[in-house]
Order: sequence, then C-alpha cells, then structure tokens
Amino acid sequence: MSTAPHSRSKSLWKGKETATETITPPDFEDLNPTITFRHLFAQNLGVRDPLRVIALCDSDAFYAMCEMVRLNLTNSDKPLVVLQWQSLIAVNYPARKFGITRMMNVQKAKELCPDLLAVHVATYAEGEKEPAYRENPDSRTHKVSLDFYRRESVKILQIYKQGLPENAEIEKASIDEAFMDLTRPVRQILLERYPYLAHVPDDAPLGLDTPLPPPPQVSWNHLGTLIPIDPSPEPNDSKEIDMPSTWHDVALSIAAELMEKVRQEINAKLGYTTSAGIARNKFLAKLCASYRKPMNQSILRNSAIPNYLKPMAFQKIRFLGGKFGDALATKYDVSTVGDLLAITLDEMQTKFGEESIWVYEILRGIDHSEVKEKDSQNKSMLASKNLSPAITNFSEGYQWIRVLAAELALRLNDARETTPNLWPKTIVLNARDVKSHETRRSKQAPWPFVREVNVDVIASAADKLWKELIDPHASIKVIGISLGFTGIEGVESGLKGIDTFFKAAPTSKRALDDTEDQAATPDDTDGAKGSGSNALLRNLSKDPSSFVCSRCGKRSSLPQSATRTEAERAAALALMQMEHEDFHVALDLSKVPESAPPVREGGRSGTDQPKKKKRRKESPKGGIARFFNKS
Ligand code: DCP
Ligand code: CA
Repeated sequence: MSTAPHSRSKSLWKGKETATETITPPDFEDLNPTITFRHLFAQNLGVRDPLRVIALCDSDAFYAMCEMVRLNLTNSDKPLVVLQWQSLIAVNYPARKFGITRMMNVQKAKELCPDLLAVHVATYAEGEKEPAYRENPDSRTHKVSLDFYRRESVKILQIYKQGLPENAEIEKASIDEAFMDLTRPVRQILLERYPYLAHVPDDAPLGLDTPLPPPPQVSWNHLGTLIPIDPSPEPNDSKEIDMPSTWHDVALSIAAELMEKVRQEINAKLGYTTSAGIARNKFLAKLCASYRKPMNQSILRNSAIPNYLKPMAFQKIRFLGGKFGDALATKYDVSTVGDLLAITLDEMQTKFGEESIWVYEILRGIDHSEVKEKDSQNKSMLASKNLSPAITNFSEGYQWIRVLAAELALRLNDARETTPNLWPKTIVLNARDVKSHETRRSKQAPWPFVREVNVDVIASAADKLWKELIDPHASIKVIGISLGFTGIEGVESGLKGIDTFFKAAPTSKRALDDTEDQAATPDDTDGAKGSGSNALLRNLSKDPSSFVCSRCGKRSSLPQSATRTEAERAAALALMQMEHEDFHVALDLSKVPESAPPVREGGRSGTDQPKKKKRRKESPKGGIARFFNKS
C-alpha cells in the first residue's frame, strides 16, 4: 500500500479538492477538475473520467532482448544488435553504451565495439518450411521472418492479461507495446482501500455532487520515477514528493503498483525488461514511457503536465512531426509546445480545418482516445516481399510463392495454437508490375477445406492464382508480391463448421474489379508496430465495408453491392488495403534517397525495400490527411 487510508470525518468533503499549491495555468485548467461522489460512482464516464489512468508498457530493445533470451544471455551484459541485411534494427542497452544506434551500418558498429554480437534476423529461403538463423543471408534469395518476435510478443501480452486485474482493458499497440486502461481496477482498489468513499456522507451539502474529501498523501517510494512538477536537477526531490496529493494522484499510484508488479512478472517469467509510462491518457502515457529507459516506469501527475509539455519540441511529438509540424513551425516561427499555446482554437481551425481541435487539445495534455482491446485473432494475414531485382520471368514467381507460403503456413499454425480451428475463407495473391505503367493485380480464391495447412497446399493454391494473374508469355517486371489469407475465423469442429465454410466463400471476380477503383488511397504500412501481426488488414472485423487508414486517417469504403457475400466483401476490402500499402510503399520509396539504410520487412511493413523508419502516424481523431494537404 502506498497511501495511508484517510480517516473519515464529518467535515471531510468541505473545501474543494485542490491539486497542489501550484496555480494551474489557464491553458491547463482541465488538469485539475473537482471530483465528486457522482464521478466516483459513475460507471460510464469513459474517456472523460476525471480519475482515468492509462499505462503504456514498452519492451526495452525488443528484438535484441528476444535474441538475448533465445541465446540464453539474459543475465549477461553482452553488447548485441539485431541485423536486417547490413543495417541494425535493434540495439541492446549494453551496446548503446558504445554509441551504437539503430540504422547504423554493422561495420561501423563493430568498429565502435569489437566485442559486439551481431545476430541477423531469421530468414526464410525457398524450400524451407521454417525460418532459420544464418550469418549472411542474401536479400535476393531470402525473406526476413519476424515470427520469433511475434511469438514472444504474444507471451508478453498474455502476462499482461493474466497479471493485471480482469477489468483492465488492454490494447496491443505494436509488437512490443501495449496500452492498459487501469481506470476500473484502480477505482475498485480505491474504494476498497478508502471505504469511506463508498457512501455519500449524510450531511454532504450537495449530495452526490459533493466534492470528495481531501485525499491522503501519496508516498511515491518504489513506484517509479516521478516526473517533476517543477523541473529540477533531481526529479525525486523531496519537496515534490511532499506536494499535496489529489485523488487522481492516488489513482496513479495504485496504477503504478499494478504496473510494477506485472512488469516484474514479465522479467521473472520471460527475461524481458520493460519501461512504462503512467498518466491520464494514452498520449501522455506513451510520451512519458520513454522518460527514463530502460527498466523503469515514469509517472506523470496532472500537476506535472504543463512543465513537462511546454519546453518540448513539438515536432518530436508523434502526430506533430512531418509536414504538418513543418507547416506550423514555419507559419508561426515556433519550436516548442509552449510557443504553440498562443494560437487560439479559432485560429487553428481557420487555418487547418475543424479537426485541428485534436492538435489544440494534445498540446494541452488532452487526449480522449480510447484503449480498446483488438480482436485477438487476426482476420487476415499477409506475407509480402518487395523484389529487388524485379521478377521478369513468369516462372520466377513460383519460388517466391513458396517462400511466402511457408511464412503464411507458420503464422496460421501459430495462431491456431492460441485459437484452434482457425480457418481462412479466402487466399489472395497480389503482384505489382511496373513494366509499362504500374499495375497492381490481384486474384483470390476460396480456401479449400484441407486437413492440414502446410506450405505445399498454400503454394499450390497460390500457383494457380499466379497463372491467372500473369500471362506466361507477356513481358513482366514484378517488383512486389504478396500472399494473404482473409476472412480468418474460428470454424466450429464437425460438419456444421465445414458446411458453413463451404457456403461462405465463392470466388469473386467482381469484388476484385471493384477494388481497382479504390487503389489510390494510402494505408498503414506499419504492420508489426501497429499490431504485432497484420495491422494492415485488422480492422476488417469492425466494419466489413470500409477501413480507416491509420496513417492518414482517411476512410475508404467498398462500393455498395447487394450481391456480395460477407466473405467477398472481406476479401475485396483486404485487397483494397493491400493496395493502400503499395501506395504508401511507393510513395515512401520515392522519397528515400538511394543511400538510406534498409528497414524492416515482413510484419511491420510487409516490405523489405530500403526505406525510412515508418512510425505509425495514427491520428486520434482521424483526418490527419487534411493537415498534410493544407500545409
Ligand atoms: N524495429 C525495426 N525497425 C525500426 C524500428 C523498430 O525493425 N525502424 C523493431 C526492432 C525493435 C522493435 O521494433 O526492437 C521495437 O521498436 P522500438 O522502437 O520499441 O525500439 P526497441 O524496443 O528496440 O528499443 P527501446 O528500448 O528504445 O524501446
Ligand atoms: Ca521498445
């Protein structure tokens, strides 16, 4: 227990709860609300709950730590990096001490640290059913596999789910990050620890609307790093710790206890270290998770938000970088969040559109985005490879189909370990041909009911699609190929399931044709970071007719077609999303200079062409594309 329960006295509620002695600046008034019994008892305040507490937990040097675990090195401080081709994609903390950074060339890293262990990420090769670790795989013949990291990521997520109270909401945000909405469990603990809060005192002047009595003083010891209210050289300075607490601080401290426990559990059971941020919303939790890394959790009290945000270079904030950030910086000649606070909401909306309210709010530490558990099972899976050199010969396609089929087989079978009886409805093959002008071609077919899904079965179905897709006699230049399953669902065992399955998935040439019109809209290419598996296709489940691009916020919808079945629509939508990915990849490639180092492939982006690191640019309110367009 970090806080001493306060004894109940008749006059406790008198005097509004005050946050701290600091005067809240007008821009940040929202940070110090009066909390009443009505707030405390309300069941559905959701994102506007004044006692809302959110955590973001991020694994430290994730792929590097996965390799440390695999190689049984968790107790050593061996400097280790993970390579993709010649570039480093993950650097463990001992290696960072040598000045080694992500995206550095491996030769350079070895110069800085001759004792460096450089592990190349596992790769698939044609004819192999499983990815393997090799010292010098060749990007012309191999495909990167992130399967091991995905599996470890699933194990971590399971511990979050088991280790936190059942009523915590958990959203996997990327391969190594998850948001937790701890508001409900924290409230439950709060009421258990301070039972006097469970009833409105008889003589409370405003009944349910009476402010809560003054809170106990929180002792923050052993709960993590407290972000200072007044930045000083010593963050855990005693004056800070003695600042009068608010009920929200009490809530944060309870969340910090829960997080400390679950993070320790992950370390003890799996060997991974993590860092967490705990604050009033997702934006702030994410921001403060990296306040002190690794192996640490940082707590951002509401009273500390203004001084934490104001000096921050706003372009470093997720969503506020890029073109939109540049436009703001140039227009107003500003660089920090504090500078931007001078811009009124009216002015911002006039210049950048109605939706810029979310920017206005973010700058003031307000974020109403929800923590939402995503479907644990993928509705779709996609394996893709960007080809360099391009395929110019029809028969070369088969070799890549086998490589992609191996990845799909492994991923589907992995997914079946947690959700048995998973069955895809459709198999989809997609190719990007740049022979004359760029064309994206797709073919799909119902996935047959076969007892075992293995590389041979998948490859043979995909081979047929390849023949339909590409004319063996035409001259081609295919620079990208992807193979996917869509409409993956748990099929009930027995005939009923099989029967349903057969009815569900007729081939749909029509569905494909319709998607051609939609190809020019961009999409999220940030697969692994987005969901840990295929973020690309994941929102099929919510609305079978449209999806929202998490990179630009744009919603794209399938044309209405009364004749289409659910499976057809799902497949058509998946294709549309793949095409979105192509669009983004092409756009990104066109911006990346030749010398830019290669980044990931497979799950994160579904590609392995050299390109810049692509962070998910999700707009919390959607519509970020408008900013890009207007800037
Ligand atoms: N990753 C990648 N390419 C990138 C960025 C990341 O392949 N451009 C992979 C490797 C990372 C993993 O995703 O290990 C998680 O990314 P993070 O940004 O969380 O970075 P790390 O976990 O490696 O380090 P940190 O401790 O800073 O979170
Ligand atoms: Ca990380």
